[in-house]
Amino acid sequence: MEYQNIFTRTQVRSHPHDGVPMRGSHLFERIGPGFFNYWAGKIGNAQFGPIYLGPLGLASVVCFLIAFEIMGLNMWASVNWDPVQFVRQLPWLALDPPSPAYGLHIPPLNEGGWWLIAGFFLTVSILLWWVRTYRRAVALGMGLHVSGAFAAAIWLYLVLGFFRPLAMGSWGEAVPFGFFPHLDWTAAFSLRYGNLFYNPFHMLSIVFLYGSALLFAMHGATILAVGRYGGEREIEQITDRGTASERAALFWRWTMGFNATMESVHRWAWWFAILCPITGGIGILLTGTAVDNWYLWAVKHHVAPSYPTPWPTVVDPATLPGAPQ
Ligand code: 07D
Repeated sequence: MEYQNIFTRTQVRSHPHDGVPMRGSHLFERIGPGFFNYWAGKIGNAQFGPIYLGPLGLASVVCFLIAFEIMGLNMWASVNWDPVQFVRQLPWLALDPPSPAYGLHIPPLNEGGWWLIAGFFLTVSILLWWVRTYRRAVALGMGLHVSGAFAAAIWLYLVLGFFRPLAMGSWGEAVPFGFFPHLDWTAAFSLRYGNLFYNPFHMLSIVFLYGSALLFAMHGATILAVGRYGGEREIEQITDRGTASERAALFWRWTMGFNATMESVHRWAWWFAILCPITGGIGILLTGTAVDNWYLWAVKHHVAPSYPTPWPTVVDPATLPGAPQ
C-alpha cells in the first residue's frame, strides 16, 4: 500500500524513559514507573508517565475537585437528588451566579453563594496549574511560550467571570456553570448587546480562531506529506538542499508564492492561537461597559448599513392631545 502516513505506523519500544534527574532535594517525586499503551502510540507518544505532580499540581487538582463537586452536587440537588433525573437532565442543569439584585455582595449559598465558591476554587485551580506550567518549563530550561499561551486563555476566562462582572458591578453578569446553560448565556449575551457579530474584537477573535485551524491544517498536512523523506525530523532538514523541508518550502512557494520556515510556522501558530482569546477578552470587556449595542455602534461607524424604515413613523398615542394623563 502506498505510504500516506495518516496514523503513526511505527512505535519504538524499550524501557520507559524516566526523564532527566531531578535537581535539589524534593518533597515530591515523580509518580509511577511509566508504561506503554499501543493505542496512545497510534496518535502520539506511546509512553504514559512518570508524572510530576508536586505540591502546586496537587493543590490544583484538589481545588478543581472541590469546584467540580460543588457544581455536581448543586445540579443534583436541583433535581431533588434523583440520580436518574440527574443523568437524564445533566446537559441542561446549571449552577447559576447570583441575581443582579445582589450586585457584588455575597448572597446566601442557594442564591448564588455556591456559584461564587465554585468559581473561586476553579479559578485557584486554573491559576495553580498555570504556575505549574511556568515552573516545569523553567526546570527544563525551556522558554515560557506554553505558560504565555495558557495565560492568554486565562485572560479571557477571567474577563468573562471576574473582570467584566466587577466592571459592571454585579456577579450576575458572569457565566453560569453547565453545558447548555453556558451556551444559552452566550446567545443571550449576544442578543442583549445588539449582536456580537458587530463587535470588531469578536470579528478579530474569529479571524484568529479560523486562522489557527487553517494554519494547523496546512502545517500538519505539509509535514505529513514529506514524512516519507523524514520531514518530521526537523534538525537535519532545516538547511539541506533536496530534503523534505526544501520540498515542503518549494510546494508552498509554487502554490502560494511564499513559504514558512521550519521555525516561523511555529511562531505564526503561537501568535494566531494567543491572539484569539486576547482579542476576545478585549471585546467582552468593552461590552456593556463602553458599548451597549454593537449593531448601533456598527451603524454609527459605517460598518453596518442602517435598515430603511418600512412603515410610517408611529406616534405614541400617550403623547397625543386628549390622551389621559
Ligand atoms: C472560553 C476561555 C479560556 C479557557 C480556559 C480553560 C475550565 C475547565 C472543566 C468544569 C475559548 C478553563 C478550563 C473552565 C472546566 C470542567 C469539567 C477560550 C475560553 C482558561 N462566535 N461569542 C467567541 C464564533 C456568536 C459569543 C470566541 C464563531 C454569536 C460570546 C470565538 C461564530 C453569539 C463570546 C468565537 C460565533 C456569540 C463569544 C471564543 C459563528 C451567540 C465570548 C474564543 C460562526 C452564540 C467569546 C469576544 C476562544 C469571545 C466568543 C467564535 C457566533 C457569542 C472567536 C466562529 C453571534 C458571548 N466566539 N458568538 O478562544 O471572546 O474561546 O468573544 O457563528 O465570550 Mg462567538
